[in-house]
This record gives sequence, C-alpha cells and structure tokens, in this order.
Amino acid sequence: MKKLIITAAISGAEVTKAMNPAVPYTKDEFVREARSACDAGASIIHLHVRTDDGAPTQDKARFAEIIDAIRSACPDVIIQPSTGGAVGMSLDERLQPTELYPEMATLDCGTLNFGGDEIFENTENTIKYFGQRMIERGIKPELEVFDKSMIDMALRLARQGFIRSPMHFDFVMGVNGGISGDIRDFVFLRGSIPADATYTVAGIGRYEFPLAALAIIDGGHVRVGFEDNVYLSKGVPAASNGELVAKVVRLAGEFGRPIATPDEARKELGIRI
Ligand code: KMH
Ligand code: ZN
Repeated sequence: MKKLIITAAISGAEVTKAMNPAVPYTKDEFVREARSACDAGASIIHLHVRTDDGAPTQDKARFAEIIDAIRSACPDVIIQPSTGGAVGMSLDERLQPTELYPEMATLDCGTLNFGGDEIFENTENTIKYFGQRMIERGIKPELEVFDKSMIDMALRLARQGFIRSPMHFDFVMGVNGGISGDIRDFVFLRGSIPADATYTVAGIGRYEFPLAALAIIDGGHVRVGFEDNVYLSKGVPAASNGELVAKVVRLAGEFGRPIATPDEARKELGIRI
C-alpha cells in the first residue's frame, strides 16, 4: 500500500500556550516540538514561527534561525513554511520565508471568513503572485483549500500556468468560515481533484482524527499538529506534537499503511532529492 506522509503543523499562528502549554514560541521549543514529531513519524513540518513572546511573525531572519535549528535536530525532514502567516499581514511579509528557497511552502487558494470579524484574504491576483514566486524559486506548493471553490480556483490557475502539475492539495476542513469536516464533504473534495494530484487532510479540532482515518483508508495523506488541534482525545491535551503524530501512526498500522520517510515523501510529491 502507498506509504503515508504525515505532516506535523507544530505551531500555527493562532493557537497559544493558554490553549496548550506545549505550543512552541522560542527556538528551543520549536526544536523540541519538531523533534517529537519527526521521531514519531512525521516527514513534513508545516511551519509558522513566533517571536519569543508568542506573536506570529513571517520575519525571514526568524524563519532562518528556526529552520536551521530544526535541521540540526531533524536533518532529513521536509520543512514547509507557511505563506499564509496570520490574518492581516501584508503579501510581501507573508512571502518572506520563500526567499530562503524551502523545498515546499503553502499556497492558500482563496479568501474566507476566519471567525468573528477576521478575514483571511487571498484574492485571485494574490494567488497568482504567490504561485509565480514559487515557480521562480523552485518551491513545491501545498495548495491550502478551505472550501471546494478553492480547488476550482487552483485548477483554473494551473491552466493559466501559475501552478504546476501534479498538484498537491491540503484539505483544511472544519475552520469556522470554511467547509465542514463531515465525511460527505471529504468525499466531495477528494472527488474534485485531478487523478494525478495528491492530497493531505487537516481536520480542525474534533475532526482531526476521523478525517485522518478516512485519508489513511483512501490512500491520501494526513496532517496533524497544534495548529489544527491541541487535544489527543476529548478533553485530554496532547503533551507534544509527537503524541498527535504517534496516534496517526497507530491508526495507519491498524489499516496496513506504512509510514513514508522524508525521502519517500519527496518522491511521492515530486520534490527534487
Ligand atoms: N494562519 C492562517 C491565517 C497557511 O499556513 O498557509 C493561515 C494559515 C494557512 O495557517
Ligand atoms: Zn498554517
């Protein structure tokens, strides 16, 4: 059976230590969380960084510092910086980590409500601009889709040359403002991508593990981590990102899916080795 790529979204931009004290802010905390995830079986680290006091930042120097430190602890892992950053950041602020030429980065494929008065803004021209930068910089985009319309947008922009095939999607399901994490919606998204595309699924909150199980059975890939969910099970905070990854590894074992190493993930996603 196709090997399972596990992505650990270890920090996010919105989750805080008040929600789970293991959420990383400092460089050492990022290394601790990345190491726990890699040791448990993650082959990709989806990365947002923070200042030491926890504020989200897209600062290039801060990314470089934390990426270097993670590399020392987990030399092989694929590091996938966010270009979504946090709501309200400017486009060029968000693009800063792509100046470090990472192997992968996220490319958010549409605008959505993000709770309360927040709007996560990604106009068509923004997506084109980000897609073009990633092509120029040799970065494999992970196409973040929070709704079906964002798949349609990605397909349209691929036809126009702003995104290359084969495409790799991340179905982010259960955000307040995006598509729900119901099975019906998973099947809808899953059936809406090209035959040569790959996907991972990121279920938010209580959707994390049910959607992981569906993707494991379906031959897709899985993202877990504090960015999406801070609980190991109902009411039980995860002690680390590694605990969340380990739970996915256990589920995969039950369904006979072996876990991909970082190099196996590179091969599956068409990333240069
Ligand atoms: N923090 C959200 C506003 C991404 O990483 O590309 C955007 C986000 C998506 O997390
Ligand atoms: Zn993110």
